Amino acid sequence: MTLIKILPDWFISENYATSETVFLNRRRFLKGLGLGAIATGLSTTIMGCNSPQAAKESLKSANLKPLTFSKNPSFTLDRPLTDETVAATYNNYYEFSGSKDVWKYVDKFTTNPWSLEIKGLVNNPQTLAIEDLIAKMPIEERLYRHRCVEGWAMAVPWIGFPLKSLIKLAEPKSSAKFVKLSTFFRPKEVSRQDLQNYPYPYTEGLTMAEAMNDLAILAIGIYGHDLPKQHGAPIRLVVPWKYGFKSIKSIDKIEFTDRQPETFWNILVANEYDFEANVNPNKPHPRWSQATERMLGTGERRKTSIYNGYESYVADLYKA
Ligand SMILES: Nc1nc2c(c(=O)[nH]1)N[C@H]1C(S)=C(S)[C@@H](COP(=O)(O)O)O[C@H]1N2
Ligand SMILES: [Mo]
Repeated sequence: MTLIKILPDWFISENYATSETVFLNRRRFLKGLGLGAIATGLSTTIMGCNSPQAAKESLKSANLKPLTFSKNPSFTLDRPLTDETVAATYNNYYEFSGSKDVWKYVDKFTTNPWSLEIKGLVNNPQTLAIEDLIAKMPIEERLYRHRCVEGWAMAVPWIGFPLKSLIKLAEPKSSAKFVKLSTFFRPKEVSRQDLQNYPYPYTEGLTMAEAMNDLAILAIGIYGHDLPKQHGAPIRLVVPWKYGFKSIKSIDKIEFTDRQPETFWNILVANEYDFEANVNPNKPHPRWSQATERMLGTGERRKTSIYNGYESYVADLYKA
């Protein structure tokens, strides 16, 4: 098994996030062959199907339901909110696509009915229908920054509840030291989960202290309504001081354990994606700098902040 074979599309390319460059090179290549006209036609097709119009229509046809929530004023942003359609058309969700166009492939993915299993070292193991869980939880909106390890960032209004509210419901035993979260596993329905070289289902984990931190939430909505599938419907983790890959989507299991769980990206490439994965401008990724980030939509470059700007909430967790 070669390494290249198991790596996602963006990983192979040095310019992991420059689809424009790929597009232009392809066009130049076709022109060189005297196929300029075809190249132009091709570009129209590609642009057409990626157009804001098509993306907006797909969001509309997803029939997202408005949610009832309070607004939590504690979390303010230092940058404009990312446009909703932009955020919903540039996604990492490898179960569906390795090239950000996840929204085109989620149609047949069923997220209703959905249940969440809480298990492991807890006094109250249980499996809850998602609507019953939501009914028990304090639902609020928070404006959060999001920083992907690839170097792009966004700012979005999540709707959800603190992970610690669910932890209180579960009543972990004192032997529980970690929380392991898993994404659904349905290789027959979602064909990319059948790829032999990826350790599906996607799993992630936090220490108990991280999971109990105020910032850690389970999101059930975004921009006022429930989550579009490409954002991880019906429920996903959001831990904004860590790189985006920790914020696992479409969760169906939460397990309390006494040992550090194995996690998807860490199994694949341990030296590039560690368990902790805190946003840190001073610790470059082995293949690129993490000093700056590019905002989705506007392309604005900003300096990356330690813990993605959430130092006052989490720095205590990591004091030696
Ligand atoms: N199950 C699952 N969860 C996942 C991923 C994934 O591929 N599969 N990608 C992660 C990465 S790398 C990022 S940056 C965020 C992206 O979240 P968004 O698409 O809602 O912006 O989801 C994370 N959660
Ligand atoms: Mo990411």
